[in-house]
Amino acid sequence: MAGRRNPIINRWKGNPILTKNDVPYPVETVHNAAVVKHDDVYIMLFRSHRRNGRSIIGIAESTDGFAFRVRPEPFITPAAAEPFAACEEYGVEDPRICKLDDEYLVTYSAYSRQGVRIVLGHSHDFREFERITVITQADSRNAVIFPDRFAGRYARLDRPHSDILPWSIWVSYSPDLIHWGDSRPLIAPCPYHWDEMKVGPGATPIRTHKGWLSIFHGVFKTMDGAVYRLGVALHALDDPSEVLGVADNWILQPEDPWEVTGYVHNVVFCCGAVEEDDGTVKIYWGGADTVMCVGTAYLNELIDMCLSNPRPTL
Ligand code: BMA
Repeated sequence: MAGRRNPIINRWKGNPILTKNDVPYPVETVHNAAVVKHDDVYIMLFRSHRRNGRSIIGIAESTDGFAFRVRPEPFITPAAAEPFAACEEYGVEDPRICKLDDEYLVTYSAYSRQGVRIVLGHSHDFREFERITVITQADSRNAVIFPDRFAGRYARLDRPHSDILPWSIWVSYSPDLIHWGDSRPLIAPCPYHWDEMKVGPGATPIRTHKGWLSIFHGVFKTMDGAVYRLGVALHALDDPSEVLGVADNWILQPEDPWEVTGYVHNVVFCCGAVEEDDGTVKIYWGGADTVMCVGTAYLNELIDMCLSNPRPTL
């Protein structure tokens, strides 16, 4: 296939890297995982469907970023105690991890009869986890917190939804991680384009010499259902609300059999990427909401795609 001769993302030959068969408790899927390096160990927080159709978040570890071992117990299951129990009764999904100072901030989608909202929690070593607060109203998903402060404030991207401005990427700021505001839309779906139905933040943004690189997902509606692909955007280093460029072309689309067919067909969905010392980035994605995959890209190539051939932002 033409796209495979010169791929932007070089798929790991051992994909898929994690499936339900690797999980020592009963689950039907392993997907949409956040990954971070903690003390030279790659930590993966992954989503799994239980057989009641609701999701939990498991944890796996690796020394090379490719071979992961799953811990015996899940890392986050729906809260039993209020105020979080009411927000999580339908499950917890799609985590993201942000290393800030000496702790790891974890955000995830919490589903309940309230709709979908974002919960923020933290951990120091991935042995313990503590919820902090719910940081959005419904309907919002896919919150990624920047691993830096901007004029003293924290910043996040997320993906609220309304009929008038559907499924778009917004920025918000906070003095304390708890109270968020100064929100505005940054990137909307682009008509008659691979991301014309939805866009949403993917991996925690990566600091580069040219700006914050953000890997996002875009959705295209076809007569055969929706197709989830990955794209890249670049935000100014001193203020993420300045979008320097959104690449016109996608960087990854469903092609491998486990991306094309599964729990939900034709999905590649990213919640995490790890920058390496050699100018590459390991990008992790869920295939067809069923398995976890990884591939490698050059940061410079991703940056260049944003700057040399951008598409409109809003
Ligand atoms: C989105 C979310 C993701 C999922 C994707 C494809 O709306 O639910 O978690 O990977 O759909 O099913």
